[in-house]
Formats: sequence, C-alpha cells, structure tokens
Amino acid sequence: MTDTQETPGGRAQDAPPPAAPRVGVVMGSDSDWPVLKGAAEALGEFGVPYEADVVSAHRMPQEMIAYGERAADRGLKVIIAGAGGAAHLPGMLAAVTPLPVIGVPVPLRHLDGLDSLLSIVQMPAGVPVATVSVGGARNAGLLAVRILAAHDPELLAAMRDFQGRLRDQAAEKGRRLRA
Ligand code: RP5
Repeated sequence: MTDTQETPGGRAQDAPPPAAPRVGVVMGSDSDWPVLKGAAEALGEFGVPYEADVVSAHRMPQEMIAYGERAADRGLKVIIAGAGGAAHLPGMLAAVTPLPVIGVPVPLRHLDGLDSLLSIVQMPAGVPVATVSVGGARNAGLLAVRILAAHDPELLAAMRDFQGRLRDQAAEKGRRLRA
C-alpha cells in the first residue's frame, strides 16, 4: 500500500516506525523543559533518538525508581536527568540503573542554581553522576553523543566533524579580531 494515511497517533501508516530511543531525557517538572530541551536539540542534531519525560524524584518516587530500574532493559544507553532546587533525580536514578547518568542542574528563581548544582554533584563514592554546568543541558546532550560514539563509528565521525566546525568558528573569531 502506497497511500499515506495518518494513524490516530499522527504517524503516516507507511512511514517507518520511529527508532527506539537510545537516550532518556528526564526532568523533575515540565518547568525544567526550557533548559532540558538544549540536550534534546543536541541529540537531534546528531540524529540520536531520545525520549523525554517528567519523572519527579519527590512527587512520583515509585515511577522514578521504576524508570531507572527498567531503563537499561528498555534499550536506553544513557540517561540525562535535570532538576532544580533539591535536585535528587539524577543521583537517585544513578542509584538504581547501571547506565551512565548525566545530571543537569536547573537554575531556579532563588540561589541561581547553586543549590541544584550541589545537590547533583556531591554524590557518594560508588554512585557516579556526570554533572554538567548549571543550565548546561546542551553539553549533557553532547556528552551523551560522545558516550554512544565510543561504540558507533558513524557517530564518532560526526562528533569529529562537529569539533572541526567549532575550531573553525573559534579561529574565524580570532581572524576577525586581528583584522
Ligand atoms: C524540581 O522542582 C523540579 O526539577 C523543578 O526544577 C522544580 C520546580 O518544579 P515545579 O514547581 O515548577 O513543578 O523538583
């Protein structure tokens, strides 16, 4: 059948099924999305399939633990977790999953994100969270790409190209300044 027909979910019936997500981008609240979408955009630029969801450590602890426990078996390779304030989500996920967890401290109205940063970065020995800068979701996405690229030659080549473009852009800024 060649006719294109929309399914209730909006996907064309003859379109290929969406690729299984390799990265989970989760956050404590939808209010974190304006920051966390930076990770999603970076993953999208590299064509890495991801899922995004709200999995609050404090407001839905059972679901949060279940998400962490099932993530690896569902085929995820990396979890990016962002939260603000008493930001326990990345650490609690790291406690229950063997996957690498990248924590994104989300800045809130008070304390400029220092509270989020310290909540995420000060993990006890044995339970690592790779913490990026306050609001640094784009770097979280890029770090996830690098982790995947270690076993994916195409992604590795794409990351090398990306780094080359960064270098070219920085060099161009220098040329403009010297001109
Ligand atoms: C945290 O509380 C969330 O990660 C978010 O950064 C913050 C505020 O959440 P909302 O009150 O906006 O839902 O758990």
